[in-house]
Amino acid sequence: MESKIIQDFMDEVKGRNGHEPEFLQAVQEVAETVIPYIITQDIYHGKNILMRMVEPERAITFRVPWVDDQGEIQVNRGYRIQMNSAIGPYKGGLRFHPTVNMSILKFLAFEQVFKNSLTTLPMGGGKGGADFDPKGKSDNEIMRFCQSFMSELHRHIGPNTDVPAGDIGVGGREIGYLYGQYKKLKNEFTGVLTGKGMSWGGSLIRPEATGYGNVYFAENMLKTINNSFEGKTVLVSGSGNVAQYATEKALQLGGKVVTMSDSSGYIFDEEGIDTEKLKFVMHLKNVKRARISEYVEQYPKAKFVAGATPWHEKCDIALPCATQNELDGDDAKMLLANGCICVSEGANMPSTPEAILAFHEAKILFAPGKASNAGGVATSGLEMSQNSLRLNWTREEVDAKLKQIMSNIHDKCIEFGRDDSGYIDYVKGANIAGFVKVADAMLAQGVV
Ligand code: NDP
Ligand code: 2IT
Repeated sequence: MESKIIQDFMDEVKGRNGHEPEFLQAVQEVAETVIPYIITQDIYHGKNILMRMVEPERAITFRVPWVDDQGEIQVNRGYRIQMNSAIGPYKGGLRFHPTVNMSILKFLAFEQVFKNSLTTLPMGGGKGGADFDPKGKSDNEIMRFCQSFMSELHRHIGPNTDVPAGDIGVGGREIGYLYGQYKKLKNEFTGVLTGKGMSWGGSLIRPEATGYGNVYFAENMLKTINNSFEGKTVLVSGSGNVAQYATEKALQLGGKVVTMSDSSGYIFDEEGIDTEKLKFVMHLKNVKRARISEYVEQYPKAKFVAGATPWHEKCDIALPCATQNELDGDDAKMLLANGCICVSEGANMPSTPEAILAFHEAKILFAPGKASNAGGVATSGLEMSQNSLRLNWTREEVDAKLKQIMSNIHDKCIEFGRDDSGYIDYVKGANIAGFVKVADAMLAQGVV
């Protein structure tokens, strides 16, 4: 009966979104955990609530023309998916990457709705971006692209409507150019974007928040088995914003991080990536905008493995912080065979369904990104609060709030995810807890 309802639901969603595999993957995971819960709750019966949640309130696509340094006219496609505004203005990042399409942005926007609900802050869910590849572009090209992108996006966003932020390919530099163009067009200095610079409305700890929050979440999970990061070997994938600060916090808590990666391959440093080496990586990726393979030129004892992910190295803890579906069923089996006890997702949906199944069957600690990477958007929420109050909190204040939010999310996952044997299914916990708040708000607001 339960599986028939899930199947019928998914058939209808597939009928409407058949060519969107990532979106269907994200919806399937939610349907499998939330529908059995809905069945037990009379208030949701006859409301078609989950079907309403999988349909974006609005999906916008637009032309982004720009002129490159050679004077040639280029055209990209821009998007903003405004998924759900039941509990607050749409909120979520912008991704600039050549793979960006409707499926990827709808999966990200859908996950964002649940994630933002879990943060306890009043934020709806959205996501956007463009199929623009920032790699190899000059600063001026990036600026012209951002200006053209915002020339259309500004019509659809606002501090009480939709508040974008960064994601893959969109960091402090891009947020600056986007904000400048918004301000010029609207003649308004408002908190319309988060991840802003400190002298123009940004929040301390926002750059660190996703990576730090992920490690705080993992620390909470480890505590449930009386364990910690101290002395543990940690695999990190990615070398961007999330990976860098996940590495930094893991080091601070006594972990030994031995890998980082990018889309070309991964580096393995048996001696551990210490604070000084991490500083080198940050300069390499954020200032030189170079490849992670250059790490081994600076530290020749390390190795670079081209075209591979880090998951076949031995570890206690894995922190996937690069991109979706970067850790598959075989990778999961290898991690388990090598003794991994904890996987905490910094990226969005980095583990495939087969990998998640393997982790659950082995009953190790596994946190889905919508719970464990929520620290980024939560701190964006704190940036919005500071903008509205027109004041700035200290580093210590923001960090304390971030820690508390991650701990609260962990508690919520236990409340809805612990089974009779005591095992905590964080996927189920996060999906149901995220769902309840949004669904209740939608019920209260009627069929709109
Ligand atoms: P960055 O652009 O700073 O870094 C992305 C990293 O992932 C780079 O090392 C990049 O390598 C690698 N990567 C990107 N695409 C691929 C790919 N297709 N295959 C292999 N590696 C890839 O992005 P972030 O660190 O901000 O984002 C990383 C993940 O975290 C994403 O899933 C994002 O959605 C998620 N996230 C980000 C938040 C934030 O606040 N920034 C908040 C919550 C989640 P390369 O340089 O070669 O492209
Ligand atoms: O996936 C995410 O949560 C983000 N990219 C951050 C979104 C935000 O609004 O800070």
